[in-house]
Amino acid sequence: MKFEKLALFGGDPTFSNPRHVNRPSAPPPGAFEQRVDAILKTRWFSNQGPMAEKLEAELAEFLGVGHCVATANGTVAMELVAQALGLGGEVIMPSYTFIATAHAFAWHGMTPVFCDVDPVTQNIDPAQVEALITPRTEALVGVHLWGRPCDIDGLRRVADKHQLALLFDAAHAFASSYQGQRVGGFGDAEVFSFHATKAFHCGEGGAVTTNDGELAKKVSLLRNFGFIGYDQTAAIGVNGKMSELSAALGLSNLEGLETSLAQSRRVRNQYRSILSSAASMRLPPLPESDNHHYMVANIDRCGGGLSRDQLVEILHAENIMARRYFYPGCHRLEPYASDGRRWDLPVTEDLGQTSLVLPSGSAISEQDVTAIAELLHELSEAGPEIRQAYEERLQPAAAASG
Ligand code: T4K
Repeated sequence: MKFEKLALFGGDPTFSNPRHVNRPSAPPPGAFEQRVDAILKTRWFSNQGPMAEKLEAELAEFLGVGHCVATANGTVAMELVAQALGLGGEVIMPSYTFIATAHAFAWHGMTPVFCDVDPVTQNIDPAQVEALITPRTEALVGVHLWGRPCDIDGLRRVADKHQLALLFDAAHAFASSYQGQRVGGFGDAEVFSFHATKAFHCGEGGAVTTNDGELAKKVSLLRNFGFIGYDQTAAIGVNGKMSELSAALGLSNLEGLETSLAQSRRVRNQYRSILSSAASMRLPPLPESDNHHYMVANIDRCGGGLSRDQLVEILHAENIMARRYFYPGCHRLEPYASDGRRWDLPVTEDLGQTSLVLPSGSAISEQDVTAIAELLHELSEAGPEIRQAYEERLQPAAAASG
């Protein structure tokens, strides 16, 4: 490859402005504006208005689950479930996830206990969960990472055997299926994030979904300060409500969902067809039944011996804003990193060092994906001269700093 053409070495960048990971989808033209007009007419902006009610009903139907309680975001949804179930003590979860999974339970006063993940699925390994159970364990949390449902049956067996609550962080997995059934109704409850970057979004938002009517009622109560009337409370609650504007965006995005899922599928298939022959990339095998929203590759050493982090620097200079989610793993982030516990999580360590999340989803064009994938393919085949150029580039700065 002619590495001089790379922006990091003085060439023109591939794109004149950034191509982000999971740039949000936009609803069909006019759909959101119409709902905003309705909100302005009624002047009903929050506190479980008609938009939030409708969104909950539509989501419950789409997911095939008894109850959907919409919230302000996915993190507060997890906190609400922990509070509603009266959980305490320890909660076992993967370390290889977004920090919110751990923080939500720690915020609630629980101790996250980190389990390693399966090297193929990158999801929590039920076989390793049992060794982490102590008399203080009260819950297991599976994360459907990158939209791929985790081993729900395996986790259910462990949870049942030890009488633990079973929860799923389904933040990535809207519209993904497990054994022919959409995620949302598994375990005691599942939690979604409807953040702007998700497969389905409300700008900011989230939901608790469950088939347990009593749990849904409790979560709704706690989401609104614990109010049971204008001037009576039944419990310590928080403000976890979804605003009408967020719900309106969600309803509008649902109208365009089939189209955006189809585009995400085309995008990921295109990446995979170009990158499957790239010498130094591992592409995790993915089931057709996930939502195709994330495109992840694992890089040990790229062409010419570049590390994943050096590759990220090269890509960012090209305005390809690839991310190293979820480096370095929750167990290496504060406050968990210095709480005195030691973890043996070899797969998590490896994935944290090698994962590369590429711009994907429904808001990127196939033309852009081809350009990104072809550049990555070239980089993965590059010879040692690229590494040399990378190192020489650093020398003047190193000399100047003494
Ligand atoms: N569990 C899991 C497994 C999760 O991944 C998350 C959230 C949660 C729980 C918690 O759910 P929430 O409480 O957030 O609902 C982002 C998101 O903020 C976060 O929601 C998400 N996971 C996480 C994976 O990614 P950052 O700090 O990496 O975001 P940021 O600002 O760097 O944006 C990500 C990319 O999206 C960038 O490339 C820029 C682009 N972007 C972002 C926004 C907000 C856009 O193009 N447009 C936008 O409007 O956390």
